[in-house]
Amino acid sequence: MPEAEVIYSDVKLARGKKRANEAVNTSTDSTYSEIKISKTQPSTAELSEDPQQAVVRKGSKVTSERVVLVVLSVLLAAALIALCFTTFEMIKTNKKVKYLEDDKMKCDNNLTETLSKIKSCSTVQPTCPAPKVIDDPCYKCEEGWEQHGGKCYYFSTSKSSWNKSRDECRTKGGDLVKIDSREEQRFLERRLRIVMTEAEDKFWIGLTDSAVERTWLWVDGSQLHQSLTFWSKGEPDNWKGHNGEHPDGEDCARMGEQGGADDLKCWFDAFCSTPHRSICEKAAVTGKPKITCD
Ligand SMILES: [Ca+2]
Ligand SMILES: [Ca+2]
Repeated sequence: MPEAEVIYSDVKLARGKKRANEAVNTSTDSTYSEIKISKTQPSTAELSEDPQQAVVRKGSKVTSERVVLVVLSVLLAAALIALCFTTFEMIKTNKKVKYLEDDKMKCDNNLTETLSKIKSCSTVQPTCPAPKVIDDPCYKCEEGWEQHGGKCYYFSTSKSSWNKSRDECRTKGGDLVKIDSREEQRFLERRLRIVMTEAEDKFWIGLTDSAVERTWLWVDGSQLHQSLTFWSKGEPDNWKGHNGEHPDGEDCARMGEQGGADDLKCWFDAFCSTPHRSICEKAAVTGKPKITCD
């Protein structure tokens, strides 16, 4: 190798002098060609090596390559097995999730069916020669109120502030609605789709954080349960108005989504002073035993 470097150094010197002579150039090229040959020539050590040793070296190289290949194959096989196992587990989990979702839907339907059996009392009493009185519990609500699950609901037609709406509900013997279950939220959400006249025609519910910001309390003083919150996306945001004209932010909750809410989520915090319609609630009265003619 040092010999090759010496020759290359000579070549550079010849080019540096920029000889115009063609013969010299030819000579330089032939020298470079010689360098290449000298590089490809086997080293003295290689030439002097015993052919048997060379075969052993070549053999060990092939063996180590095989070992690497086997290890890689084993790793690849292990990765494939792990992938298959994970996929299988994922399919199993997805099936379980679907089964649980179906189960939940069945439970919801059963609950709705059970609640629908809580009938409103018939306003018409049959007249017949020998009426029979049967013990069939029913619930009744005053005129203008709707019965559902043993409760009466009043959807106001006029708009008032949250406080004034609450006063109006109390005057009627109830209070702003407190939502105690997902089923109740479902009933109200579906009912409001029909009652609302426009997208902004939302209804006050009995929920406020006016006492302590971000501590939402129902009108009966109970704290909002995390598992029973139905805030719309991005709510509650305690908005303070375009120019901060409401420094206290939004402290009262209203609900409703005319086109239907995603996963029943249709609560919004709003300025308590803004006039809105509202939902009042009170317990239904157990009606008289049913009278039949059978
Ligand atoms: Ca607030
Ligand atoms: Ca808001």
